Amino acid sequence: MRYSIALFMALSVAQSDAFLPQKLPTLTKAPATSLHMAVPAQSVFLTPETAKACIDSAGGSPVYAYSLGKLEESADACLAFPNAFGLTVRFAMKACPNRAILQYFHSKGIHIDASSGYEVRRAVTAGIPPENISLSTQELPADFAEFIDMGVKINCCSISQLERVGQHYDGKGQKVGIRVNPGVGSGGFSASTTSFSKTNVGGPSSSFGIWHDLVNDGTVPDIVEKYGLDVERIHTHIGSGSDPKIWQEVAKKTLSFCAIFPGVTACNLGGGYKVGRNEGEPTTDLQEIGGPVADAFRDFAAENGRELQLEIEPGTYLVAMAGALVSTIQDKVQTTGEAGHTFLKLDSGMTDVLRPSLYGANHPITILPGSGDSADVGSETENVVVVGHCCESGDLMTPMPGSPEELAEFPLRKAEIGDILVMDGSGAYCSGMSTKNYNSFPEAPEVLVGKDDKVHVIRVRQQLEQVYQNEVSPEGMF
Ligand SMILES: *Cc1c(COP(=O)(O)O)cnc(C)c1O
Ligand SMILES: CC(=O)N[C@H]1CO[C@H](CO)[C@@H](O)[C@@H]1O
Repeated sequence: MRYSIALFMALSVAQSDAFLPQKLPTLTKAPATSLHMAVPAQSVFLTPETAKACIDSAGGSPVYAYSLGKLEESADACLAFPNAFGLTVRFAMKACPNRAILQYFHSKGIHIDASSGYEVRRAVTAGIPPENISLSTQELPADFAEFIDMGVKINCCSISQLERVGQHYDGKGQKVGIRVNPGVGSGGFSASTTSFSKTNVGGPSSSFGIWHDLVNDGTVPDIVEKYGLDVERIHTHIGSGSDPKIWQEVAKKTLSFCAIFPGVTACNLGGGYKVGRNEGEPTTDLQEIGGPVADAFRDFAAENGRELQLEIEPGTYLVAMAGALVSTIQDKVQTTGEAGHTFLKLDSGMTDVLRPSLYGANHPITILPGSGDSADVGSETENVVVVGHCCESGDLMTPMPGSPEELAEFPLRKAEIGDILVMDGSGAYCSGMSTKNYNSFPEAPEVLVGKDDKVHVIRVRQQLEQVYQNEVSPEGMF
């Protein structure tokens, strides 16, 4: 099963720099990496020294590391999103819900998009004012009215959600938002606008939002009128990693829903801005996709006499490349023969980064010397398969690109047990979304690397007792 290696090696050989093959051949195109192309074994933002410092600060690996400099870069890019009449950027907190990250974005004037009642409570506890939080959820919490009364902005995501909000605030002129499924979607590894994919949340294969026909055929306006609600926000979000062209089309379509409700003051276009984690994967140019959308807002104002505030809700874009999982290679084993491989085993896995197992995603991988000394990098490479620590063959960090049920070998820096392995592009949907506690592995700590490279712990490692603290023995049953 070595058919991918020829291609990977060809790519590696084409690079004269001896250190390049240590990365995935689909090397990240992020600016910092390009700047450091000549620096041996440096990941997107970690050197052997800073990676080691992250491990030491956290009292061992694995540890998630975030870069304040990278967070700032992406925050500034989002805050510069083209707009005609004002912009609100909301961080889709499910992408990385650590309180320090929420607080940092709040300090930048970025608001919050929450996806559950629990996320709302978590953000409020982190000090985010309720007025700065909007909730678009698959499961409207029982205490939704408490949130609305606190100032949280709720986008009704189904007819029954709209009915429940309407019944509670009957005749009170309550302001609400509506999330519409615009009939097309896009996301992840699927370019299709209608088919199912794990990150596509628009179109007929998606249960997210109120189906557009129900807005256009008068069903939603009738419910709104019945309860005397005031629709002030229209919301769409079609998928994570969506095609920029489709995103732009949907943006324009979303304005047509805004025209139906005279009270709409804000048009929320969701997130889904693609981030290229590996070489050859494009990163959405926000200026490029935003320009025509700002024009569409101007046209809308000319036609409808309303200047709408633009809201965007990036998750991935704000944090994906600002985070890395730093692990230790704790074992190395070989199988031989035609189909044999060399495997590196991490002290982390799907318990920390689920995206390879869940989506077949490939993250850029850099192996650094365990000494934490750049002088020890060397120049030898080896074709290896990287696996996690779970008793689960699906705990694979190097799935075959395009064929996630198969494993792939990648030419990486030749590793010894005890070396450090950095998986970049792990800032979004990793720490917050994993099979944590499987095999009773405790939740990994998180650190934030300052612009001065000083490391600050923002979550300590979970203790084993915390894994089982809520379990109860049924007294007298056996
Ligand atoms: C998840 C989500 C986002 C963020 O999506 P990304 O692809 O991470 O940018 C934005 N809005 C809503 C409603 C979401 O559910
Ligand atoms: C209530 C509150 O603090 N609202 C804040 C929401 O965010 C904007 C922009 O950062 C602030 O200006 C508001 O004060």
